[in-house]
Amino acid sequence: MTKTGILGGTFNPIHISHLMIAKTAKEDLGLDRVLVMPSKRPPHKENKGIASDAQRLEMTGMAIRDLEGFELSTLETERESEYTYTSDTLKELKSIYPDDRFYFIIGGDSLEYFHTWHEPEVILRNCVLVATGRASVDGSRIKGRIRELTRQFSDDGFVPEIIYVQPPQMDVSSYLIRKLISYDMPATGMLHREVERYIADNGLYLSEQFEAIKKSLEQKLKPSRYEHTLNVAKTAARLALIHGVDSDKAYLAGLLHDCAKYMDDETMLAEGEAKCPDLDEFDRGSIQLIHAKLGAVYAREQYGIDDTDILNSIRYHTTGRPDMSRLEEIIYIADYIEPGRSREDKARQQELELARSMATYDIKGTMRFILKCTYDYLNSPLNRYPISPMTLKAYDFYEKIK
Ligand code: DGI
Ligand code: FE
Ligand code: FE
Repeated sequence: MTKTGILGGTFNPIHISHLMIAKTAKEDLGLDRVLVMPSKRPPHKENKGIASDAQRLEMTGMAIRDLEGFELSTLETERESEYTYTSDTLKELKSIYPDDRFYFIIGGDSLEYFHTWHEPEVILRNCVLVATGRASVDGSRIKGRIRELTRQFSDDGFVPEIIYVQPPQMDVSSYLIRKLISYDMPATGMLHREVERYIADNGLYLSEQFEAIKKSLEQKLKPSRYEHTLNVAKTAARLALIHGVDSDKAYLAGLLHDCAKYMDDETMLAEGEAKCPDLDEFDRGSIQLIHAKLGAVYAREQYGIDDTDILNSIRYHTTGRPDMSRLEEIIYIADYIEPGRSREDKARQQELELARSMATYDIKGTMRFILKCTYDYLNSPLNRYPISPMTLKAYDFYEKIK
């Protein structure tokens, strides 16, 4: 009897955790083959950001081409009906391969609501259900759920087979990969090389909004400022993903934080007077600070940003302020540590590198550290400008919350 595993999924895109799950199940259970079966895209779901059925099939095909015993299955994508139920898929497989024993692989999380699936008893009578764990999650919850379901669906001498497989995987997700690609950050190592190239060649997962803003900024800003802008956006998105902040907002705020920084002093002052109702005496005397307030105005008027948190992140990115939001802190830090920054002075370079590593685990501490460095710098003979009252308030605030 042939033992056939089935790995279903959206595969948008397929990544190494998917492959690792299937390989582990294949080895642990001694499967003869694994059918990798992209699911049909629900027609009601928005098409944006999702690769087409054909593209997902193509990517899945490339990713498994060199894996022995793996086959691409178009059973679900080719089905006529709008919805694809697992029970129908298994019935169909049974009729095509009457002598096979099927092992249907699902994420352990899905067991929580398995009883609400369409015809769960049909599924359990036609396959062994294989629940897979995650590297970062303790499997005891899944195992408990397996015991419950086994009891619930046992019937008249029939005992369903539900088993647990813990793959030695890292927790990569298609969601994370799509985000990284939309930020033009490498997802290398999470994807099969050919799939990665296919995504790039076909422009998959790019954001229309991000691309439009980048195009506009590239025309306005001088090249070094534009490069800095991209670096800040990526650094902010990375910090946001690490610290559980909305990474799209961080990326947008990073892109736009210096969007007003392309004018000579005279124009900047005139624009500030015209567009920033709260321009104060200090701003008038420190024209290099105006781009932050003016940038927030431009972000709203020219780029359609109405999120207050994003606008404040732009507005306070140069001086900081007391009690900043997580997003504001991330933009402030990203502006300071982005990889293109470097310092002539050796001690100041070391400070920069310390801020870079601290930012990955302690945002408040990094804020305090950068404000201290900036404060010391502004007080040093190297600086010709007065310190902004807002910078002082921010410095005091972050010193006190130690
Ligand atoms: O726009 P960027 O160059 O990327 O960075 P930024 O917006 O932080 O601006 C950096 C400049 O702002 C740098 O020259 C130091 C200056 N700055 C920061 N805080 C103060 C300040 N300048 C004055 N006059 N007063 C401040 O409190
Ligand atoms: Fe700036
Ligand atoms: Fe900047």
